Amino acid sequence: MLKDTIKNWRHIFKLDPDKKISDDHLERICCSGTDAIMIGGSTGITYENTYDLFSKVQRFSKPCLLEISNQEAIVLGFDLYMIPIVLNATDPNWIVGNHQKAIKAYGDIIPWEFILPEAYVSLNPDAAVSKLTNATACLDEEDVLSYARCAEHLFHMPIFYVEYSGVFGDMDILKKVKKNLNQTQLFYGGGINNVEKAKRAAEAADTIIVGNVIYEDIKSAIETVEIKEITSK
Ligand code: 1GP
Repeated sequence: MLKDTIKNWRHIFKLDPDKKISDDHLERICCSGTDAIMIGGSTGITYENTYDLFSKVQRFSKPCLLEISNQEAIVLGFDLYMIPIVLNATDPNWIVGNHQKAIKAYGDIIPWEFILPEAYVSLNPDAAVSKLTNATACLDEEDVLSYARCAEHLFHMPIFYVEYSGVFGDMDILKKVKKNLNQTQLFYGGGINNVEKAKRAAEAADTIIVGNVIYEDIKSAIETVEIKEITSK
């Protein structure tokens, strides 16, 4: 099962098809020891730029997953596909609307065995994903915890993804969420731009996602992989 495939993943690099990366930097990312490469982004995602990035990543033997945000940009051949369901979106298209439309169009040919839904909460109001989904991003600990409980107990989601994209989030909230999840795997992404922050996030979450720093400081990005030795609490 896919849930078993990801359960020991501690570190994922997230590459944005809309951003440029040199072949050298891409090789360093893919050979860094990270557990997987996620391809995804909120804006400027097309079939062409997704395909182009995927074909370069495919040269390395590293699990590669596509986080789908646009049904026009679904490329075949990924090891798995993650489907975000943005629990704190106020635009219902990001909770179930876009999903229903995509399934209406492709339902008969969707390879369900390669698909994992992820329950998202977007907590940085300035992040593109918050704007795109009209998310209620200013939430307190109890709000986030109750979304996490919805994810695990109501929806039986394999993943709860706390997304602070662009800023380093509140690790106390993350720790509280982690304590209360038993079956659902806790992903954290946002503002991890050095190994210290990676360690703090890895102590609080099951799996950390490292994105922007890849394009800003490749050396610091690679160093974040060191957290793989840390056991989550
Ligand atoms: C973005 O959670 C990821 O979707 C990673 O966030 O780009 O801030 O590292 P950063």
